[in-house]
Amino acid sequence: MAARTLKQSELDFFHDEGYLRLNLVHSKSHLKPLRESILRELSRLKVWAGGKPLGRSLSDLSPFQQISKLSSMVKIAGLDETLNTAEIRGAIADLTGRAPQSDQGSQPLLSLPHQGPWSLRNLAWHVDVAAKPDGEIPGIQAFYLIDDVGPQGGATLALARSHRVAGELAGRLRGSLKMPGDLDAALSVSNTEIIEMSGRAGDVFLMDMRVLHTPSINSADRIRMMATTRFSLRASR
Ligand SMILES: O=C(O)CCC(=O)C(=O)O
Repeated sequence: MAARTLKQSELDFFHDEGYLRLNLVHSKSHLKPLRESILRELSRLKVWAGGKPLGRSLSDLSPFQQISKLSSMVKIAGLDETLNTAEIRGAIADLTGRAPQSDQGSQPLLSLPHQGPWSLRNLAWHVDVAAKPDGEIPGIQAFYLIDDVGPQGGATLALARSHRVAGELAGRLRGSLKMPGDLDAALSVSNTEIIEMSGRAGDVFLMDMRVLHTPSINSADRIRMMATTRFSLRASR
């Protein structure tokens, strides 16, 4: 797909909200070999075949242990080359004015269907790098949808605008995310909002790495097939 320059409204949205969704960056046919390769790997590893789980080894783990185990077990040839394209790197350069660098390549984010009832309780909100809200963007993380991911289908959740929350309020917000009894109030006070990175195969979310995010429960009946790349940023000459 031809690279395009981001519009000013997209740049403004990203800087205000801490993320930007790019629709259908990759075509379904471009992603098909990845989907087939994931299904072949899950079958080879005796995790999933013919639309059913095989054995209990992964079903006994918690949803998030399952995601990290699958991410380390499943090897997908061509994952990084297929997803981390010039268009993605161009968009990141537009957003930051710096040159993106991805030293660790791309990792799969997979979860099996029917992990349990969807809930905002006991999630694992975190940031992957420590950085100040008023400093430079420390990096950008791309989240790619390799297959369609419906609502409550295990997509990553991000807390829009959390890259701007500082000081005592940031501490209180993290506390409320752990014990979400008063979550609505905490989101309102901090002017943040939970967004679900669900959508269609080919959609890509670019996220400021200061934004809080978490894996979520896959309550749907299809495998969640996503992947991620973390980009550091170099000053462009
Ligand atoms: O599995 C997910 O959706 C979350 C991934 C995540 O938190 C991360 O890559 O930092």
